[in-house]
Amino acid sequence: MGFLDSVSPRAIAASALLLGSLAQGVLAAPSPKADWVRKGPGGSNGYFKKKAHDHIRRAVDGGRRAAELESCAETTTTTITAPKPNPWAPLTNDETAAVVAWLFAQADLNLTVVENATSWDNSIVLVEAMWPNKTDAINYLDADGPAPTKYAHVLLNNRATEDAHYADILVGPLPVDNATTSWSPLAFPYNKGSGGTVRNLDADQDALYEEWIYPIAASISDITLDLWNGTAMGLDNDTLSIWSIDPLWQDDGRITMWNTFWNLPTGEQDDVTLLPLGLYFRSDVTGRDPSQWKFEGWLYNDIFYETTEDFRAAYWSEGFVKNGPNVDGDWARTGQAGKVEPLDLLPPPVQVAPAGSRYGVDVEQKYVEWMGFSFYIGFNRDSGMQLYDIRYQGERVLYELGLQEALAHYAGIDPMQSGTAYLDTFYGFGPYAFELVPGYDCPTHATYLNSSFYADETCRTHVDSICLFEFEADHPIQRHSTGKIISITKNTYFVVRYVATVGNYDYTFSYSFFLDGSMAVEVRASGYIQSAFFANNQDYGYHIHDSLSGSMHDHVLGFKADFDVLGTSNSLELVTFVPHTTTYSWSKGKPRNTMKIDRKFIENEDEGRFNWGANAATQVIVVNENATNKYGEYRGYRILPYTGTAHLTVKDSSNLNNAARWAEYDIQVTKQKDTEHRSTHPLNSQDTFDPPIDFAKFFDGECLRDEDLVLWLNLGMHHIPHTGDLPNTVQTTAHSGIQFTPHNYFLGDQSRRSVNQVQISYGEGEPAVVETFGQFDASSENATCKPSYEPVSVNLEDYVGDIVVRKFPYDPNNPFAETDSI
Ligand SMILES: *[C@@H]1O[C@H](CO)[C@@H](O)[C@H](O)[C@H]1NC(C)=O
Ligand SMILES: *[C@@H]1O[C@H](CO)[C@@H](O)[C@H](O)[C@H]1NC(C)=O
Ligand SMILES: *[C@@H]1O[C@H](CO)[C@@H](O)[C@H](O)[C@H]1NC(C)=O
Ligand SMILES: *[C@@H]1O[C@H](CO)[C@@H](O)[C@H](O)[C@H]1NC(C)=O
Ligand SMILES: *[C@@H]1O[C@H](CO)[C@@H](O)[C@H](O)[C@H]1NC(C)=O
Ligand SMILES: *[C@@H]1O[C@H](CO)[C@@H](O)[C@H](O)[C@H]1NC(C)=O
Ligand SMILES: *[C@@H]1O[C@H](CO)[C@@H](O)[C@H](O)[C@H]1NC(C)=O
Ligand SMILES: *[C@@H]1O[C@H](CO)[C@@H](O)[C@H](O)[C@H]1NC(C)=O
Ligand SMILES: *[C@@H]1O[C@H](CO)[C@@H](O)[C@H](O)[C@H]1NC(C)=O
Ligand SMILES: [Cu+2]
Repeated sequence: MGFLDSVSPRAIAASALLLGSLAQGVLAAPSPKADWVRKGPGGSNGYFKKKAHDHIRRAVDGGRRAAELESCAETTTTTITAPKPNPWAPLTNDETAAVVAWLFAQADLNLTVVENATSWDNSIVLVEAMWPNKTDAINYLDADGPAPTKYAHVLLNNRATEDAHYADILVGPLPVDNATTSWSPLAFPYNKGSGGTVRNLDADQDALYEEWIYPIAASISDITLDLWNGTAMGLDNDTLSIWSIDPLWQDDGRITMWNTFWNLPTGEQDDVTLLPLGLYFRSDVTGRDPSQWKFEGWLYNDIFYETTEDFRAAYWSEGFVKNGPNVDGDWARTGQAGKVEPLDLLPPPVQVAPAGSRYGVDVEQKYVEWMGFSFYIGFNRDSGMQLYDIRYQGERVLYELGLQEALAHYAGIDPMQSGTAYLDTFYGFGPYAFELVPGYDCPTHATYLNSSFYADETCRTHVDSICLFEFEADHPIQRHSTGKIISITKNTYFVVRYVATVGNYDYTFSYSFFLDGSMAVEVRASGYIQSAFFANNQDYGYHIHDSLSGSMHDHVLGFKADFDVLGTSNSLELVTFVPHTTTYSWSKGKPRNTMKIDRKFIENEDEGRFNWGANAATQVIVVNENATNKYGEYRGYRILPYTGTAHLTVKDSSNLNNAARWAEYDIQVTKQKDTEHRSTHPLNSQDTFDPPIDFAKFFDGECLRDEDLVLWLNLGMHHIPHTGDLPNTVQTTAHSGIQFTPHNYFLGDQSRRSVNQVQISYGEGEPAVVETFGQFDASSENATCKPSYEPVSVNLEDYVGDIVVRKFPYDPNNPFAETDSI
């Protein structure tokens, strides 16, 4: 058992999910590559040239041309070569294996393989590439400096001690060499001052269940059988399960755990989070010695009983109020239900890419280009996919863009909901980025990439878990008509997407790029809500099923956006619409009620935490004060909500204390520092008063004018589940997004560059004159290939789970091995 195993719904649902996917026999061998992942000509430099050449070779004259031309859509991935190898690339299989072997050879680390580790052994949680410092990466990308030296970032779970703790260490330089490789604590990204370590509150998982939770549940099996005809004793015939709050309650130096009972689902779905039963118990589980833990009482129907005897006596006495259970059934299951509308039996419209991909991908380096944009893709265990070095028309706009953390903070009349505030990087986004479903998650014409993560001395790959595709919006990006001419431009945009299912909830992350140089970051959520028992919970949720309350909660998803607008010397300007009363030279001396704009800069970090202004009146713009356009205006990128956003409603959360200060505002801006690389740490939940990274400490008054700025932007949703969240939350409303758009950056709109626009001049009696600007015309004698409007077909039976490569012991000739835990 490791890092991911914690007594919470999220952990249990998540591990059930993983075990479920493992159990489908997907580990035996890598599956043959699905048909629809067709590669373009490999290894070509400059894909336009190569493509054009192929097509010209095929072009022939005559009326039969079209029939003879080959399909333009022969590739769904046009291959390109990244300008430089990706400095954010993951470790290779061999590198990871060498690091793991090296770690086991270090006597001072005293490591045991996870398979054989007990709760009193040290083990490895994580081995992945250490991120490069920004100065090194920029020197490499921009100035032909050396590639940043590679190091491995390793997380150890040191449990062979009374003082169980996690330790982040650096191992390197790589490649591993006995003479030069060493390890050192990874402390510089922490501001806790503990040398890269944090206590482990979950060290005794096994004892917790075997010696504590199950015996307590067994002690009232007469009551659980009477109430719900079930028991939770860790046996195969259990029909109940028991989870704890997350994070564990940390106050007065004590560690308090609340547990509650849930009915287990009876079908294949993991709808357990819809089946709370309304009985809770409290324990003091401070320290590693179970004999020192204390049982502290039962709570049922908002009445607290200090001892099991008190509870039993009350329960079996006359007049005791018993609430009904929540029981699994069709109401909690996904799948078709209800009346089918007759026309729904016909296939809905689809988009196709008639000419194949109009974007280029270096699959090996995870580097992408589309219509003037380019970026690298990185991927890590904690927060999944990140984008780096995002450029438009050759100029870097963002050095880094990606998720930092997602929290789901609940509230309720009961201690379980009141005690839940998930910090999801603890579970990790990377390990739960499952294979995408073509035709559902992303179009069938998308390019699909793999992602990998480390777990238990293996490296696991989720095939086709990142998708890239072009899509046409259902509205043009530009239009204008007069009585004589209409001008209109297609709104074709590019998306990179992945989905992470963290326990009960599925988050879809989309990064979109538009023809005018805009970008958008969006999150959508679906899956099973975590619900509350209905009794007494009216102030915290709606009554949505038999004994069920939709438990109110905030989702806040923190993103890092390290802007570099025309270099790193940037400032944040706020331009606000303000009401204004003034007398003009021409207004006959009478004051006029009107409005004007107010411009101000965020001067330093003391002003660096704020919210979107009321009435959307304030524009937030990252500008380069040293880069003015020819009219003297600052060139910049504006940041604005795309769909709704949210920050945390709770003030100074008693659950999270200093562990999620990043969630308190919509927009927060700091000076970029390698020591402030991320806003949070996946183990912040282990020490909420003194977490590894306390974001509030970033704000120490530093100047923010003409500095390298990092914006920490929160997306989110205030969620009160209602009956429409059953069986799953739907993404029509569960979404949030933010947009970045060029602002006085160019001298005009960049979407004018697209040829995929028309101007139609029309007039009385005359045939309209259509200007198509050289856009592709299949009927033209110059057409070099035949567009294919056939949708790409997909065999969903090829869907697989993860592919596992064992790293220790490592045998590259026989890499596939089965493991049964994560
Ligand atoms: C776990 O321990 C067993 C028994 O000592 C041993 O045979 C096995 O190789 C160990 N597993 C690993 C991965 O080292
Ligand atoms: C090494 O770990 C073992 C348990 O795996 C433990 O018994 C032993 O005390 C540890 N040794 C040191 C020097 O910490
Ligand atoms: C990265 O920056 C940190 C903080 O300044 C520094 O401690 C560390 O040594 C740097 N790493 C490398 C590889 O230079
Ligand atoms: C490095 O050290 C390990 C353990 O001491 C040893 O097994 C390995 O052969 C050494 N490798 C080299 C290249 O010396
Ligand atoms: C109680 O559970 C048992 C075993 O799970 C089952 O056989 C029995 O039918 C259940 N009784 C009722 C009343 O549901
Ligand atoms: C579950 O199994 C255990 C052991 O086999 C048995 O003692 C117990 O009565 C069973 N419980 C139920 C509810 O059937
Ligand atoms: C994804 O992984 C599978 C299995 O290892 C491999 O066959 C495929 O080539 C990989 N796809 C990409 C795009 O790297
Ligand atoms: C940038 O502009 C600011 C204020 O306009 C000025 O003080 C500063 O010296 C300039 N920096 C550079 C590098 O030109
Ligand atoms: C075909 O290409 C030639 C050479 O570029 C050009 O002169 C001609 O106008 C093109 N014809 C059409 C129909 O676009
Ligand atoms: Cu929600």
